[in-house]
Amino acid sequence: MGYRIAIVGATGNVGHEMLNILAEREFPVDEIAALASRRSLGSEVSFGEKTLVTQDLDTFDFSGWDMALFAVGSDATKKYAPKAAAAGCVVIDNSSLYRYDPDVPLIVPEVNADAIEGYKNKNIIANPNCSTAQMVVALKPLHDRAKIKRVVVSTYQSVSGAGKEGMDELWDQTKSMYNPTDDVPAKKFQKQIAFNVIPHIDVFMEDGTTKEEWKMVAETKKIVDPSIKVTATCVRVPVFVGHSEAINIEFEDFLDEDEARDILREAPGIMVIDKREDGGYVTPVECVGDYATFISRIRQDSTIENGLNMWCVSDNLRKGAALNAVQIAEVLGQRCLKKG
Ligand code: 11C
Repeated sequence: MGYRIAIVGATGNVGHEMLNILAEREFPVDEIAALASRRSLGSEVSFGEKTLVTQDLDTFDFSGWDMALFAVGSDATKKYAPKAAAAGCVVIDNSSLYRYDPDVPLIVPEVNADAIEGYKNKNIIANPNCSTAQMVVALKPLHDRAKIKRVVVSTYQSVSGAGKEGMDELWDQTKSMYNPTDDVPAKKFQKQIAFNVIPHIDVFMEDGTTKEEWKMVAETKKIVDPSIKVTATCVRVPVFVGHSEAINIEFEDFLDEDEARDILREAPGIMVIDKREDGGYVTPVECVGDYATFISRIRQDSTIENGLNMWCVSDNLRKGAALNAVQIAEVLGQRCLKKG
């Protein structure tokens, strides 16, 4: 016996990946509904071997459905998630709307699966931002061993984090560079993204940080430990899929680089590829379609007493969004909504 599950925003990048991953992992599904806005109504999406015709989110009745995986923006989430939750359907939300609500658990199953019980407060569980998800999977096992004091992270984030429009802009702008009559001005991004990098993701905050940077701070505290200090610089790079992060960690206790490598090798969700030779590390194009968060370049930071550096790469549409949501659905099913 399986679940009745709805995918809200089934035609977007993340919605597609949710359907792919549910099928790949053979999530026990009795019935699945692909929901979309009226604009993309009637369009078809794949679910394993099957083709689903999208249904109208606006008129969909969530009663009797077990879970809804939301992959739409905060405005649509605000309108439809309370409706689904009130109908008894547990919402797993990929937007930032509920992440900082103390009554809503923010879950990365490898890190804080036990917090899932908190879903009962509002029938809602939040999925973190992609750049946070991959980082906390790597931080948690190291924190358990040597207690992290401070993290300094610089991100190199792919354009798919900005949705299909972001991917189209990089593609069209790159082509236009070879044909100067075809000007493709910056629209989704603030400046030219082809052959460039942009140190700006999401809106500016009053203190000069960006919202993306703020999210990494707030979410790491909520998921791993409020005592961890995080400072982030988030940068958009001309890569289609796969976020990369250069992470510097300061610990309370000394942690040797070899021991850190061994800990990470054993940690759930992590794959260590760390050969100190040409190409002995992972780059974003190599992580696309994978479930793992890849860690490379693990090395001591000799400028501080207890410091390590590492390089962290993951598929932002998978671990950063759809995979994490499906993992939450799996934990929810196994622990809270048992069937059969
Ligand atoms: C980006 N991390 O790469 C963002 C996308 O809060 O879920 C995801 C935004 C979020 O642009």
